[in-house]
Amino acid sequence: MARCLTIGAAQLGPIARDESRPQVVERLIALLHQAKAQGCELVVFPELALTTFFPRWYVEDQGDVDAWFEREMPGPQTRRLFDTAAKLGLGFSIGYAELVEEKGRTRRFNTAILVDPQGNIVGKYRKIHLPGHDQHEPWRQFQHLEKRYLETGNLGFRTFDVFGGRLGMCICNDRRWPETYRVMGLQGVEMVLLGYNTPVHNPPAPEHDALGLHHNRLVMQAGAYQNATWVVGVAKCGNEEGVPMIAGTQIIAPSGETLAQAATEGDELITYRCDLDLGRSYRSSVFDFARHREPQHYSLITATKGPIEPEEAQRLDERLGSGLTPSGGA
Ligand code: CDT
Repeated sequence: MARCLTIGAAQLGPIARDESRPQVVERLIALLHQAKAQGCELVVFPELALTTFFPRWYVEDQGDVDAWFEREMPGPQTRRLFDTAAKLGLGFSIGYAELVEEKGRTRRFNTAILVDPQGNIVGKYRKIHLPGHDQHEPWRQFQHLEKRYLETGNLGFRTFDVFGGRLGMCICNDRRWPETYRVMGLQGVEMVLLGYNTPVHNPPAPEHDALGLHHNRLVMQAGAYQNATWVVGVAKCGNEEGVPMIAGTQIIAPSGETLAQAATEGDELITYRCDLDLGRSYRSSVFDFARHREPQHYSLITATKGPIEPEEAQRLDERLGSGLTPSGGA
């Protein structure tokens, strides 16, 4: 019998800077009701889905920055979302800025949680690949200060056995890195939930601007196929505070095919009944990792952060890899 999970990918249009949490929560709840009417079991909301994408501004006062963060989840302003989802019997995942006291200090993460149909948080992920810069760069039309306001996530790429399958999460820029999917693929992930806020314009490389939707689809489809997993990519999009952001919300099968996609740049729900067993044939053939991977040749992936010279790579491989022919032996 097929293991099917009906997913609602709940794309959001822009959230204004002065839009309050209760106003945003009302929009999320409207999408939950649509999802229920369309037979969904799990609704996926985007990255930083409770506020505007605040890293676009340089703000000196940390108190002003912290106003964009949640200190508890659910908190007084988000409890209605949890209560409504539980009343409807819907699970959901959502991204938000998390402020937490941990290891004796205040820490800030770009976080996503997975909530079961009873309203319990059953999974948490903190964004690992933080793009952008940490200093004010006034030459840009807008900032991308994730590296200033947020810390690198410290929970790893975990998977969660929930909703009858094995689910994982990642956030926005993570989707561009093959390691993200592979670390979860090695744990047998069957569906990756991911939200994003991607400006159309990339100030350091404006020549990429016309390719934003292409790159979005390319990386998510590749991640899905190469790891035999569903990928649910959900945008916050449209013109947010004068900054256009790509849409492109889509549900991708383990074949790498996009099977449902958004048509607008606003609040929009797309749904698909996902057979979680669709990845099996890939996992047992072309991507049977245990049979076909050759990790002794992949040492460089964890041995170095940035590129190194080929000679140094050869030396590292000889030191770290097993059974490699020394450089002189060719
Ligand atoms: N939110 C986020 O991570 N956005 C980045 C913009 C990077 S600029 C290329 C993204 O990867 O979409």
